[in-house]
Amino acid sequence: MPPSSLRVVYAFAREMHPKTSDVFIQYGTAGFRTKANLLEHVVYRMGLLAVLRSRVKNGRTIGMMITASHNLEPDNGVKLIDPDGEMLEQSWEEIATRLANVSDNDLESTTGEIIKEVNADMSLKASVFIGMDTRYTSPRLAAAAVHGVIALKGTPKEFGIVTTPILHYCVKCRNDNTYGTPTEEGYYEKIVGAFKSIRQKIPVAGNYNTRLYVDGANGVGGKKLNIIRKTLGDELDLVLFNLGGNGGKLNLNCGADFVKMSQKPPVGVEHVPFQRVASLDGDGDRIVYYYLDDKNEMQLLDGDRIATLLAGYIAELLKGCDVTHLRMGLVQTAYANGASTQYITQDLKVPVTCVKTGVKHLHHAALSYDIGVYFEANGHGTVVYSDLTKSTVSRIAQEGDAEQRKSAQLLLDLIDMTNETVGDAISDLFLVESVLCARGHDVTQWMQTYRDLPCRQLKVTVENRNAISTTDAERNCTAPESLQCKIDELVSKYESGRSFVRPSGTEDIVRVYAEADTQQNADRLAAEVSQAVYDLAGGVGDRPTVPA
Ligand code: NG1
Ligand code: ZN
Repeated sequence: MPPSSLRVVYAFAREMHPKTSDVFIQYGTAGFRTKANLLEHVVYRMGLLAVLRSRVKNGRTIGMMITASHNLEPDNGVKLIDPDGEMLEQSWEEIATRLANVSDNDLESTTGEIIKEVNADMSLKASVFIGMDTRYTSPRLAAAAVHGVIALKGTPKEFGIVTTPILHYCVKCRNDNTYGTPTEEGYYEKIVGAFKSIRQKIPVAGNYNTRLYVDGANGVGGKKLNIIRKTLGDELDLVLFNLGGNGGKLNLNCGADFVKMSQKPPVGVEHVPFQRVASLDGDGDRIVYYYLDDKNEMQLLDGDRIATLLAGYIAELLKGCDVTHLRMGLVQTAYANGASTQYITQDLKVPVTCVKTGVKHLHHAALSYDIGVYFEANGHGTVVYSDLTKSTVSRIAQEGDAEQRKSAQLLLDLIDMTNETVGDAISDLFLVESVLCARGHDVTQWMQTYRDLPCRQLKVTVENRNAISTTDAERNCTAPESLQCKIDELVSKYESGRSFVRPSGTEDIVRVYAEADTQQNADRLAAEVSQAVYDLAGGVGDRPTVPA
């Protein structure tokens, strides 16, 4: 492509997707995310970048997902997906940020500079898969993405409304056809097919009950489960709520993030005591479980709990296979409940790695194990299996003795049921249901494995959230200078106390996490640390108050 043809990059920008705001925007934890009306030019430019990325990757397919996940309806976002279905390589985040922020007048020259810098061969073909969530602003942004791709002579393929993990899956399959068929139907066939296959091997037993309530967060995940529901036999009886009808608003007082953060059940679900409920987020990449007990109190089974359930069962199957040379590890962030970490290391005897918030960090760390289980406490996670694991288990499924073959075949079904590219609420739901069924467990038995330390998360608004720096997987604060000392002092007053702060990568706030021996103490500690952040890091608005 001769440089002169970059003129069309400017033409599209000027005529269709002009930059109308000077607010600086940054590629954060999960791409660009802000009010939808500030994003059109950003998404157009990411269409350009996706084409360059595809060319740098020798024409392999790149994904673009339009979503703001668990954020409320007025927000939206865009993130790029690399050829293996993973998050965009980190070194490109800075390039993405630069391209998003230049003026329209400088867009053509900056694009030219980036082409040189990343050494993109503009004569190569480029392919970009585009998906979006259910927000009313998404189609317009998806159109901007298409224009960006076309402007640099790439080939866009639109998937319409899909969950974020379905798009990751399709990108992976398009670049590696051994993984599956790169369509929504291909995804259902693989994941749901594996679930049906495992359920033929493990009949319903014990206290397991096939009825599962689902809170769809009024987003795309519930809609897709509604399609799946019709293809299920008596393996699973899905009862779906918050599917987006009846005036229900996306993520508003419902969905995985609401349930986890507020520690309250969502609106819109007809609760029955001890009935297990799965709560998804708006784009279907997070899931938490909960139930209401006989006192109508909510008992939460979060990402940590799902990780331990899966790791425990996989370990059992590996043992059944008589495999000892495969290393399994679990990856968490600082938000993981301290009780879960203790249970994993001491009871399950599985090593734990703690990394910075953001799935890309967890995913990366998980790849260093033969079987890497990773979950954020908020319910975002999956399992990754090395090639060695897959070939070993396949061999045992063929050649092992009867017992070994049985375990290996179950494990092969679990592997097929897993969307290894990224955390996936639908895939995780089927994994959890498979394990609970295999164990014959109801929710209370699942809950009994360990007892969570009471915790609380709060948000503090400050002038500049980047004034907060952290180290040691975000568990220690290095700036502002006196803040960590103050946190240590506050923590030391509480039994089993732990607290840390970090700037959010998806919202303009500082997050505060605290845990302690009682809920009251966790709430107090979180509030006191919030005050310290407010005082030492330039809080704006009302100073946080400490509960009496
Ligand atoms: P930020 O806003 O950076 O804390 C949140 C979640 C992450 C991750 C991203 C992407 C928490 C505390 N943070 O990031 O875990 O899921 O959103 O969606 O839950
Ligand atoms: Zn999400």
